[in-house]
Amino acid sequence: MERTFLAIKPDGVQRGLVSEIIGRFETKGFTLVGLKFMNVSRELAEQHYDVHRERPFFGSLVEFITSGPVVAMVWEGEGVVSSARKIIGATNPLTAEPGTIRGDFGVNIGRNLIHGSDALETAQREIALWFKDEELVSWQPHLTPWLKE
Ligand code: IDP
Repeated sequence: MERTFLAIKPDGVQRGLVSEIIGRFETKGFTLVGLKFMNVSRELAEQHYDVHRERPFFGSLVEFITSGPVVAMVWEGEGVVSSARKIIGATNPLTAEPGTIRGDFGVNIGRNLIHGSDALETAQREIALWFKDEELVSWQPHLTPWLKE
């Protein structure tokens, strides 16, 4: 079953949006398989954002993601990688559609509340980077017959 990596960034935690954000994935019908509340080390932040290493905002991005606790999560479900990206909305909250997390709660690209893997391969890399195998819980929600025929 497809899995994606999501992280509520320090601004989402500080603004008290943890339950609101988690709720959007839970009520959509995806399955939570991993969750931890943690501080992010500089090493982890740099590895996570490695593709952006040459970008001008790399330094401030690493500073920001290490500035306070985050909620790191793995969610499972059919099409969860692309669906979660739609639920999250465009990178810049000012252009993100209303109804998306960034569109509803954000105004600045450097404070866009949540990270979501952008593709299946990225999701696999990020899950392995943030979680040990034993931190992930495989379980069968009783809700399944009410979500899928
Ligand atoms: P994504 O989070 O929507 O996948 P990416 O392009 O992968 O967006 O960028 C990673 C993160 O880097 C963004 O979520 C945002 O926090 C930050 N970022 C991207 N572009 C800019 C920028 O132009 N200025 C400042 N921060 C940026």
